This record gives sequence, C-alpha cells and structure tokens, in this order.
Amino acid sequence: MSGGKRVLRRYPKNPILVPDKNNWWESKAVFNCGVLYDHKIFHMLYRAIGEYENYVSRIGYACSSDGFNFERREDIAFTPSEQYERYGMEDPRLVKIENRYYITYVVLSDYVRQKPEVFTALATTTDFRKFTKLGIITSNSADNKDVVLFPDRLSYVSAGVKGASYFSLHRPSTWIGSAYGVDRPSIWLGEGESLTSVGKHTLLIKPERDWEALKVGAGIPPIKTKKGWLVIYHGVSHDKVYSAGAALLDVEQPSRIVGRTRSPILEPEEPYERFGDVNNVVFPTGACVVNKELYVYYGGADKVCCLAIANLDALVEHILKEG
Ligand code: BMA
Repeated sequence: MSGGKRVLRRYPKNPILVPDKNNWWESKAVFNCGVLYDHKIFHMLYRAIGEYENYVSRIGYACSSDGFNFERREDIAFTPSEQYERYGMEDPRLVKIENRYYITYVVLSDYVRQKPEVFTALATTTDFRKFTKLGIITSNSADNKDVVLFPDRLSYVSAGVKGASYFSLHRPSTWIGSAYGVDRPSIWLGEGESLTSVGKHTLLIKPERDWEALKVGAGIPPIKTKKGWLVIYHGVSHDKVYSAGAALLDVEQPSRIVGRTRSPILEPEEPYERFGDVNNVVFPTGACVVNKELYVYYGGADKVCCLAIANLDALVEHILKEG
C-alpha cells in the first residue's frame, strides 16, 4: 500500500451520485463533476449521458450543504446550443475568479474541420441558472482538454512595470516530439492577459512513472496552500488504467514544481472504479477545502461521481516528502 492511499481516503458511502433511470438525459451515466464550495454551499456540475448511440454529454447541476448528499435539479443545467458543442459538453471544471464562477469544459467539434476534434470552451455564471458562453479557449489542432484555471491572477513586475496574469493548466495532446521536448501528452502551464487568451506556454508535468506512462492531464483547478499550489492530476498507464497523482507548484512562480508524488494517491480498486462504461478509471475533476479537509470529487469508471477526503496539510507534507 502506498503512503498516498492512507492520505486520501474514500468516502465510505461512495458513489455519491449515480445515473437516474427516470430522467432521460442522465439515465446512463453521471461522472467527472466540477465542485465548488462557496458561502457554505457545494455547487456541482456533472457530465451526464442519456444514450449510447451518439454518446452526447450534457451537464447537470446538483448542490449540497455537507458535500456528501447532493440534491440534483431535474432539468439539464447547461446544454449544447452552439455549433462547437454539438457533439457534447464534457468534464466541467469550476472555479471562482473575481466574484464570478467560470466553467471550463471539453467540446467535441467539427466546426473548424470536417472531422471532430477536441477543444476546451469557457462559460461563466453567477447563479448556476443562466450561463454565458465565452467560446473555445484552446488553439486549433492541439486536441486540448483537461484545462483548469487558477482561481487568482498572479502579480508580476516586468521592466519595472507591475502587472497580473491569468494562469491555467492544459493538455495539448499533439504537442509532442522534439520541438516540444516531450514524447507523451503532458500538462502545460498557460499564462495570459485574459482568461480567453494565453500568450505563453511552459511544459510543466510530463509522464515519468509507469502508472502515468501514456499521458497525464490536470484534474482539479489548483488550490493555493502555504507550501504551494496543489495540483491533482490523472495519469494513464500502458494498460489504460487511470489513477490520480499530486504535485505542488511554487506559489509565486507556478512553473516551478516543488513536489510531486511518485506513486498514485488514488487508483481504481473499488468495484465502482473498476467496472463501468470505461473500466479502471478514477478521474478527479473537482476539489474544495472545508475546515482543513480537502474534498476531492472524481468520476468512477465513467459511470458515477465519487468523493475522497484528505487532511490538506497531511497531503501537502506527503507530496513534499515524495520528492
Ligand atoms: C478521458 C476523458 C474523460 C474520461 C477518461 C476515461 O480522455 O474523456 O472524460 O473519464 O478519458 O475514459
């Protein structure tokens, strides 16, 4: 048993959200949820599947006062309406920036070319009822998903002038080869003047161990701790097992990694993680800190939503100890 498994513990009553057979658009699978804790309410947006023929994902909303028991809204919260969303909206990640909630979500699109491609889009809301869609934020031909935004702008001084940048993590799958310095899809740090334009990209986390050998992708939006930005990401092994690892980035200079786990902090073990629409998947997409505890929300086997909890300080120490 790795040390990480003792740090992040599954909620014993997992899964916390399962498909609802009586509601067509979420009758087959509900998974990969973004969760945000604000004013004592846990807001959740989750990916929902209602049919396997076209496998179009829609997004549902649920909320909770304790983080365990979620009450869902009957109607689809956030539905494909734009040309670029017509094949579905997947894996919402939630973050609050300057009093607005922002959602990054994956879209499968053929609007740029004839063949469907993977992009990430951005939307914003203040009440989880009315959403404003801000369009695609990733570049063409990069096959880019797992985009998470940092919750704060970070200040800098350049040539004596003060400024602040928005940061994100993203995973451009086609950025591999000698020109990119990496041979497997990796996590990059994006920096830009606004949330919709990224001017600078830095290679951040690339696959290093067997459990993440095939590719890595950011999971939760980074969380600021005293020892650095906490990043929880997924890694995929050669036999397509999705596990979760963690890293810490320097608070002021997030391109500097100050710690990273060698072994997963969570890997598929329970039946709801091993058997589903895609077997052997734990896929973290949301997290919140409540009374020094870190609640990590993740998808189990592309079928259900689950929760695991760690003491935040203990997890940070574990990451620093691992290297
Ligand atoms: C990734 C995404 C996730 C999914 C995972 C496992 O590429 O599509 O939505 O949970 O694969 O199938």
